[in-house]
Amino acid sequence: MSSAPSIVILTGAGISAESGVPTFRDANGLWENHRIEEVASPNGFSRNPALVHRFYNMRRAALSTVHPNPAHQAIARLQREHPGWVTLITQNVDDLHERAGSPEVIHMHGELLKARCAQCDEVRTWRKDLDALMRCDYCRSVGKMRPHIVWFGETPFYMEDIATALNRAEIFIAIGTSGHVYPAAGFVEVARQAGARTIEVNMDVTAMSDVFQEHRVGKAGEKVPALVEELLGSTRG
Ligand code: BJW
Repeated sequence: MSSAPSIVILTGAGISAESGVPTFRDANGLWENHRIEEVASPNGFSRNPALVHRFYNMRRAALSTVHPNPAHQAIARLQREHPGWVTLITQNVDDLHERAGSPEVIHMHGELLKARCAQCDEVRTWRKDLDALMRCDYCRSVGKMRPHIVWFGETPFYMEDIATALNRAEIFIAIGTSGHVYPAAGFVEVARQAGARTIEVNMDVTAMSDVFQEHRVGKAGEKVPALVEELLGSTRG
């Protein structure tokens, strides 16, 4: 077995900011004057499905205009070259980690490029627009197709795999996340209790900064490649 440390990385909207994907709270948590909770909640979807579809259709279409940046690429390199476990958990619903070459990505808040039928739960890859009148190809229900996204009040995906990774973490790194949204905001505390060294990479102070032992303050596109170089250097000896 490798003696290299088990690393868990949690990424948030800040890692994709330099690629041109807007973050949530930097825009005051608003989209076209709607609160994020309005367009990212089951209640919001039942109240106004057309509005919610428009929000996610716009973001899905925008994916084709953005590209991974050096932070995504450095993480993919760490996953390929580090001799121990590297678990990558992202709150982001974009596919920039995959496009940077990350072999495994845990999308705890879902994926823009997938749709799900709320009637039969079938999940499919989805690149086109969604609308409120669409029929599910599997169960034939009409009007039940929704983005494969975890909205407020819904249970994030892969929580058991995440708990396993956090409990064996020796290094926990959070990149570009504000620490406002749970359960992700609490992962640093779980990792600390498991004995992990904890590192925060962010341009700003966050709601969870006090819990981290180390801080790399600055843009992810600069700080993450340097951190990866350091981690790979220390395991090479
Ligand atoms: C840079 C940078 C650069 C910029 N370089 N850095 C009261 C108390 C506690 C909890 C709750 C509560 N009331 C309700 C809850 C629970 C709720 C919650 O947390 N609400 C809070 C608002 C209080 N959570 C939930 O409902 C979750 N489900 C849940 O808890 O289920 C129960 C359960 C838990 C565990 C097991 C079993 C059951 C679901 C949460 C779903 C979140 N959904 C969203 C939208 C959907 C996805 C989408 O449409 O994209 O996910 S909300 C939005 O916030 C999105 C993000 O993934 C998430 C996190 O945001 P993130 O990534 O941190 O982005 P920002 O914008 O906040 O921050 C960007 C950061 O980057 C900033 O710090 C910048 O400084 C930095 N930055 N440029 C480095 N270049």
